[in-house]
Amino acid sequence: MKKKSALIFGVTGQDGSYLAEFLIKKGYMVHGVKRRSSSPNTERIDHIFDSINFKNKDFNLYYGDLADGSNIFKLINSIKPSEVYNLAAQSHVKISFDIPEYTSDITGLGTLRILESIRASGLKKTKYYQASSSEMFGKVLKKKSINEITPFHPRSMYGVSKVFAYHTTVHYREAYGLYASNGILFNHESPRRGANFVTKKIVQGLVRIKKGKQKKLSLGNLYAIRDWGHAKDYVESMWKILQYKKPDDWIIATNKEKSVKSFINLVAKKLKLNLEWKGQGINEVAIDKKNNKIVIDVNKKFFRPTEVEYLKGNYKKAKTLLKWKPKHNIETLIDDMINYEIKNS
Ligand code: NAP
Ligand code: G4F
Repeated sequence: MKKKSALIFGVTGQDGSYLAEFLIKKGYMVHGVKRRSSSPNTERIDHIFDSINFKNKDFNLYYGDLADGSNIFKLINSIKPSEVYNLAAQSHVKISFDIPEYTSDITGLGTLRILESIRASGLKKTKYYQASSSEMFGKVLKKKSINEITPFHPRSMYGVSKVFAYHTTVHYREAYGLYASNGILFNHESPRRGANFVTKKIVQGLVRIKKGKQKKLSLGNLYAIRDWGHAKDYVESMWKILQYKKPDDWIIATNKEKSVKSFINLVAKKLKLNLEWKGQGINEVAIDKKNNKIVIDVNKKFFRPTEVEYLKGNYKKAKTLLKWKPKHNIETLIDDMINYEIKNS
């Protein structure tokens, strides 16, 4: 029987790298798309693909960019993959306030370019996964679990672009009969998380402070609440979503909430850093009780013009129909991230 094949846009990212590993283990031929960069951007996949020696027979890498429609069409039309995973995006919410047009082009229109390429290639059997985001819910009026029918109210051009991509995916399903599904994933982290996302910044910063390599960590809103899962669990849900008997839209989350501040306190406790919090608002600081020095402060440059204050997801539909549930919890996620930083930072 012919091997199944998957094409991953965003393979060099956190999720793309875990998904590539997962699909190779499942016996897929995996095709990944990386964008051109002036310095190496394949750190997260170098262990599965040696781009000099073309080491892995189950994995191919191509240049591509979500801004380039003809390149996307050529890749899809020649590979004719069984499954396409669109994980590529300008994925940083705060940065989308600085580069709103670029974010809309890649995170929003990039999705249309892929779906239109699948349609125009006549690939009726190709299944499409869209990396939708809990950021689409944005301004949540009541602090309760979000599900698949909660209305969207995005608070950034990243969120707005993801809403465009979500609806484009639904539209191609309804108008052209494509198998196109949205995984609406809540925040998920790992040792491979980008350095400027809050969990990585906290774990890396506190480990470095503990090692004496960094004096202070500056953060923004300490009171935002997120539902944090482990990226390894979440890539499994992406695959399960595409194995379901029909295309649909799915919330993937842990249904547990934590503030940024409580995440910090958990990390500090595991590192045996004895923190004392003082002050309020922009003047709030955490002091290391061992030496009375400020190790965390608040800097307004990390605040967003509009914030998403509260996100918690109800994944009951995925649990019931896909038989998916998270294996990790916040403790094992933090342990995994800390162990990596202790060795590598
Ligand atoms: P990530 O680590 O930032 O990875 C994003 C990927 O997109 C990288 O491979 C990046 O390439 C690539 N990319 C960026 N701009 C591109 C362009 N113009 N053309 C082609 N590729 C481009 O993000 P992630 O955390 O793995 O998230 C994966 C997807 O899920 C994203 O779409 C994100 O928006 C979405 N999502 C993430 C979360 C989460 O909590 N992690 C939650 C919900 C949804 P480089 O490596 O070269 O930068
Ligand atoms: O880690 P964050 O930057 O993640 P955010 O904004 O929730 O977005 C992530 O999750 C989304 C899913 O909901 C994805 F779609 C998106 O691609 C990305 O992966 O910030 C989390 C919270 C925010 O409320 C932010 O204001 O932490 C707060 N925060 C406080 N200090 C900070 C900082 N965030 C960052 N990045 N840096 C800080 O210093």
